[in-house]
Amino acid sequence: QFDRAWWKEAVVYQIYPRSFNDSNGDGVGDIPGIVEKLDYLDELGVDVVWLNPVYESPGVDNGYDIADYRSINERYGTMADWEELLAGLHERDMRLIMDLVVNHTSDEHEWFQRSRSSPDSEYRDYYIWREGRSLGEAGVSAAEFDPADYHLPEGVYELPPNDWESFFGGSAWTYDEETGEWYLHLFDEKQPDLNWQNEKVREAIYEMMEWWLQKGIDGFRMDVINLISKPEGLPNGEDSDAIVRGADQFVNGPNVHEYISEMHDRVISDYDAMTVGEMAEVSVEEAKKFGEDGMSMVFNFDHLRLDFGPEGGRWSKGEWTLDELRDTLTEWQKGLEGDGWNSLHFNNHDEPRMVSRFGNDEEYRRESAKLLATLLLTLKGTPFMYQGEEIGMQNYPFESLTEVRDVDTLNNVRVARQSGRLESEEEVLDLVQYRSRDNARTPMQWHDDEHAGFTEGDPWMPVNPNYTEVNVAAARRDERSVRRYYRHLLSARDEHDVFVYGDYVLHTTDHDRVWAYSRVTPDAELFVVLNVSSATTTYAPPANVVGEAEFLVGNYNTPLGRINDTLDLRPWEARVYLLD
Ligand code: TEU
Repeated sequence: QFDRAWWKEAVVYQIYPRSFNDSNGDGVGDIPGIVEKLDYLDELGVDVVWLNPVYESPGVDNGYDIADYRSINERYGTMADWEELLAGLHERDMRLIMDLVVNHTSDEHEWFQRSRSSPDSEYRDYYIWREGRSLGEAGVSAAEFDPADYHLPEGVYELPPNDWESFFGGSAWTYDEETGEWYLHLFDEKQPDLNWQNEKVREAIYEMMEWWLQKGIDGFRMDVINLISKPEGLPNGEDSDAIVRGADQFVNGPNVHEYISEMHDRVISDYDAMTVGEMAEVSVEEAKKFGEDGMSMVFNFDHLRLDFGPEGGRWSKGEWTLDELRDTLTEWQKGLEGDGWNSLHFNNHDEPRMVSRFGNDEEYRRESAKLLATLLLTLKGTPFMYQGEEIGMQNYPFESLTEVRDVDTLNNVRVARQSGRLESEEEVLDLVQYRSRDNARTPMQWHDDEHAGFTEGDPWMPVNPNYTEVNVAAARRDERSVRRYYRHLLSARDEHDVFVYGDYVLHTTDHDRVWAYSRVTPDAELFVVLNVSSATTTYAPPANVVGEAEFLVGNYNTPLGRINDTLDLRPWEARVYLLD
């Protein structure tokens, strides 16, 4: 009676290869290191691995700057190693989706090397090149103009073609001395944007996707895929509140749906493949349209923006509230009901660790990690776990910027300092500790030996000092570990269709601490109640769930065979009941 699909029933586990497991002692995680942990993943009970980029890359953005789409970066291993990983996953009835990064390439990609060599190159139009603007054309006075803002060579006085900004801070354009033109890069200057208007670019990408699908992968996570269409004329940004200047122009651009549906018609539809489009600033309505284009689901970030500060943007710090979190996620749960499909995620390689951001990683680290796991695994949609969340890994206690590796953090801090937005070192460190993507990129913590068993060498990123207590080996010995809770919930999910296909029914619309909801199918109801606070509280559930019920999972071990008409909930208490 359900519109079944394997990718609706699956739980995905995201592996950031650089930080997962190092097999050869060079301090960097690698593919053979992942192969060593296939039984660990199988035992955990996840179904699909999403592997962050492992392609040939100079590593400016840890692999999101691809120099060759069809070869493996030797730091991660060989194509034979990758084949072994795929076979190892398939042997265990697990699947593999790869990261598709086609909004941009590395500037060291052969296409860009040819493109930049001459305005007459046949590859010139693979990227987005434009003449700069004179100060007059840009309406900027000589007094306002600082060439240092644009790293201009001696004697060049002009401005970029428009006012768009990079997500990594500064202008989204870089002047190229070789041909005296500027090229567009929405991320780092070593990540030039591809020109998707050029049919040859689209053809080359579709061929490359086909090549990987022919190898037997089970789908793609598509990096910033709603940025690939830029409007004619590349007009200046008009929305001063946009996440970065110009985003109102290049997010969900004019041809984006044409390109996504062409991609699915030409390639994906020939396979039983899962696609998840990573989309900054996407609305529920837009997400539905991408579903009609063939995309299985999208990553949206509305709930991961709630703690932005008053100055706006990621490089600011604000407070999220339960009301906002509940209302934002409820909007997506109801919005895609029966028309589209949600992805669910609170962690990834770009975001701070959820237990530090949405939980309480001091007095209630385990309880709040388990509550967040309950939210992830009982809302409607495909859950995406991120490596280490299953043991409640938390943010890294940065003591200095010298410990930071992330280009996004380093560039944005430099630009914020230049603009005077960040004055004191404490302010910088406070923001880095809270926001830096490196919080999610510290090595996976396997046991309490040196470097948490991640490497025999010197780790590329420092290991969180809490690895002596927070690690997989300790979790195995601990009846009440976060990992055991995930395994419990994952096997309950496998057993009961209501976890996957039940409609979401919200019970609490304004409770200041409790978030309670049901998931309902014609023959079962899941009742979930969460105390999203560090205080005890009481909650009166709706009358129709009071009475006999099977207690499925909870993070305080007091199995309760019934739902009382008043529930006394301890700090961060989560309970899941099944009503037949
Ligand atoms: O991230 C896209 C993106 O929107 C992020 O830059 C986001 O703005 C920020 O990282 C925090 O949410 C994707 C990849 O996930 C990221 O790792 C890459 O750096 C980026 O694209 C460029 O490829």
